[in-house]
Amino acid sequence: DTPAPVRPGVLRTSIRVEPLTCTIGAELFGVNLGDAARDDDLFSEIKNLLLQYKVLFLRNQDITRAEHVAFASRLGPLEDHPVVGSDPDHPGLVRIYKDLNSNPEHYENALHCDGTWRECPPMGAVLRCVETPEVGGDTIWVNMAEAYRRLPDHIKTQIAGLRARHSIEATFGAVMPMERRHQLKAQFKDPEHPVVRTHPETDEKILFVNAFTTHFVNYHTPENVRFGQDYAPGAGNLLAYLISQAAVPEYQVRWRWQKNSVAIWDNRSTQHYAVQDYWPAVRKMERAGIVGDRPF
Ligand code: AKG
Repeated sequence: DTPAPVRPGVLRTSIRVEPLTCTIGAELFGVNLGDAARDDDLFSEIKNLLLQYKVLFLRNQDITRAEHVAFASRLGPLEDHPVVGSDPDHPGLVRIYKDLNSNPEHYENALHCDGTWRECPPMGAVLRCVETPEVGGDTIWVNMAEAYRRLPDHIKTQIAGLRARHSIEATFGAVMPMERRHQLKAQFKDPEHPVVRTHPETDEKILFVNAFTTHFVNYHTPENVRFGQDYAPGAGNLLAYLISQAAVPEYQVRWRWQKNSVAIWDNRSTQHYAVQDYWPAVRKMERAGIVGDRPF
């Protein structure tokens, strides 16, 4: 029930930490991420807090794009996002800019874990707000270790060892031009992942299905084994039930952006949802995503 402990050997600094809920998320005070990019002790402390709280929030980060990228790359190599290209002057930095011309039905509004339609989804990301709408445009994060922990025991038993396929087509990809969608599917081949993954740094068990998950690949029931059927009765309901766990408010934190607010999240143990309730206003975000491991 207790969050992962802060690892020993890390120097205490001037960071003040205020948890935002009992489950997920903390706001950090007294930190500049430009300094943290250069200071090993400060960086280690932030990394440990990230493992503990899963998403960290900071305000008033009037940092340059170079500092944003420098801080994020302390967490690991930055990825070139395969769908949204990087800023040419700052490889690894993606602009997520929305305005009157962005079709509100074509993006956001899905609880997801980034990039599970790839073999190695990102480890995490650092997102900075450049311009926020007057109202709306919050982002929600969900603690998927807590979602796993609170599953009934019989469900935990049922899903142990289960694997599922993930596809970009299941959500955001569905509104892409057909040719582009097929290109991405051919490149990334709709990988399968464990339904319960283990966090490589904290050993926590994490419920690892989301809006990109299409179906189980090894769900067998006595019925479909006995009658040699491919489909397994009840599989769709079980998957829908597991996916719906991310919508439980007790597992969530909701963040109100201001210009220069930053969120740092662990993509292995969380999902997120950018709330599309501000169109046609402008919302500008910049994100650096960090390369991740193959889930196990
Ligand atoms: C992402 O970066 O994966 C998002 O879903 C965007 C989050 C946001 O703009 O708040």
